[in-house]
Amino acid sequence: MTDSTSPAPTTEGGAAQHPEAPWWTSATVYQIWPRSFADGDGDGVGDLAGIRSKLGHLHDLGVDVLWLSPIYRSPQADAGYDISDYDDIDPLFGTLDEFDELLAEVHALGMKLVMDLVVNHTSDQHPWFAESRSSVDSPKRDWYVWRPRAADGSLPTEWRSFFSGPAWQLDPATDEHYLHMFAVGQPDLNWRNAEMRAAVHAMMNRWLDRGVDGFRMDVINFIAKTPASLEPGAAGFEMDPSVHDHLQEMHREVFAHRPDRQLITVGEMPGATVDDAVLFTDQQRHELDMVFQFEHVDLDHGPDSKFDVRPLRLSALKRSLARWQEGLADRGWNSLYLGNHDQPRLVSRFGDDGPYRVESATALAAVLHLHRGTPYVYQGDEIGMTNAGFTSIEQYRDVESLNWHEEALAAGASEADVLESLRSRSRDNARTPVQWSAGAAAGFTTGTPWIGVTANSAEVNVEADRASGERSVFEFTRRLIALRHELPVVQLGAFALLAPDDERLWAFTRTLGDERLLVLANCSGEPLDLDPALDPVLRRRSVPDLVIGNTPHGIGSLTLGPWEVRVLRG
Ligand code: ISL
Repeated sequence: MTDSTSPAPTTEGGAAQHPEAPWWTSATVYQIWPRSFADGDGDGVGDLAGIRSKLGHLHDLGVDVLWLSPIYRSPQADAGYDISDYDDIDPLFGTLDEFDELLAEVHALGMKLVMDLVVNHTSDQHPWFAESRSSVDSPKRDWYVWRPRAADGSLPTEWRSFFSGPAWQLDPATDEHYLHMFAVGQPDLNWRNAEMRAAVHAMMNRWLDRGVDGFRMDVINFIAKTPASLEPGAAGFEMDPSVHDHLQEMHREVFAHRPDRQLITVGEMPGATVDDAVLFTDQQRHELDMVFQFEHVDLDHGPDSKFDVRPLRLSALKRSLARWQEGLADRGWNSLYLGNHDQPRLVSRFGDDGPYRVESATALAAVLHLHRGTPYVYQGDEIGMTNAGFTSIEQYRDVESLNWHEEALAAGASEADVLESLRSRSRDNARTPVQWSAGAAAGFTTGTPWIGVTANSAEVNVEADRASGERSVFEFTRRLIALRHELPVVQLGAFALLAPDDERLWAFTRTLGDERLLVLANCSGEPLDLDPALDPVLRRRSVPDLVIGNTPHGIGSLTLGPWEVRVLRG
């Protein structure tokens, strides 16, 4: 389907798509994390009314798909990733009627809307779990993962929760343990149970009948655990191959009924390898359209904890992404992201959120959007929002950060060290309110925001960015999204990494038939001299054709300015 050697597509009227390529090969997705996007009712929490008020911003940006992080009913133990009713909207965010209005407006603007599907676990407040925990004989007992209490007091396995502490919780009602890979309030569903799976399929079908355009599937590779990894003493999760059966069954029960709809599925998969991803995203296998892999966001921490911060080598980052480009070149498809609601802000992590904030935000955007795959823009990244800069634990809200702070202090770490790690790695870095204006609460709410606004909102905000002409990150991102719509070589061109060992230059080519793009990004705050031996385009006498760049001068020179990106044709 995405074979780069297939006949070159035709360009008509500025937009082009390979006749056999799926629609999402030319699409860009925008992620909304509703709590912090925009608040319509002044209670300090983002909501559907807020999203509706900002659809013009998203339409102007030109994104094709909006993905909403969970808005379902939830006790909010993990900011909505703990769902107590899959069929209703949490009152914090609005009502089903408002959702229908939002969906209609999104469609009227020519965009699609994708929901988050969180079915590795539910909330412990979900009626399914209430029934399951009520008795060992409950008809829903087997919908979750229960293990008897051992006489010697040992836990069923050694698994640790992602949010600190053991992954097992003793439930007093029946004196048995339930598994929770995440918070205590997020019990894992048992995907070996066919009735439970059918209930999930039915729920998905109801949302598709309502008109939504697909799902982003939360930790979907975690749904199948090997029997061995659930034996006493087992150290941690291992993916069971039955995950492929579950996804194929889901396809049959849900997606195959709708051949006429343009849907999209993306599976979030911590730990998935390139080989796994080929299987998950090969269109012939009918599993998923693409996966979120984690290899490139796991390069800058130690093996045991994301809070064990290590320096990142550019060569490691670009080689990692290049391996995925190569691995999914013939079968399958990549999703492209450098940030989301679980990761630090990309400009603070991979760029320079000081003097070169705009240059590094745009350079990194160009590099990301010009890889082969479907790019994901996380809210606020289109204006180069930075990390939160919190300095006290009272400012944090995320369960992962709060639990880890407590656990690390109990293990003897100093408050200063823990705060330093949180400053760089807490998920709250990406969860501060979107900065719409220089006004109070950054224009996010008329009330008191549920989490502090990042201190730079007077300078970094949508109004200021969009008024800043050639320095607008928004405008640059808009042009990148448009390029993907217009240029088949951006959609489908073969990828080749240049200068893989260079620790400052990120360079690659994309080639499709006679079309060829050379992407050159200086990922440093110092000028960088280009070696003409790098690429024939640099050896030509004539000034090359600039497709897009983030500095107004120097196209023909062999020096890139600090964080300069240049995309040349030829
Ligand atoms: O952020 C992480 C830990 O630092 C990741 O391991 C994260 O937990 C993992 O990416 C799974 O994330 C998804 O499922 C979680 C939820 O908290 C995240 O927000 C969601 O994206 C549990 O539902």
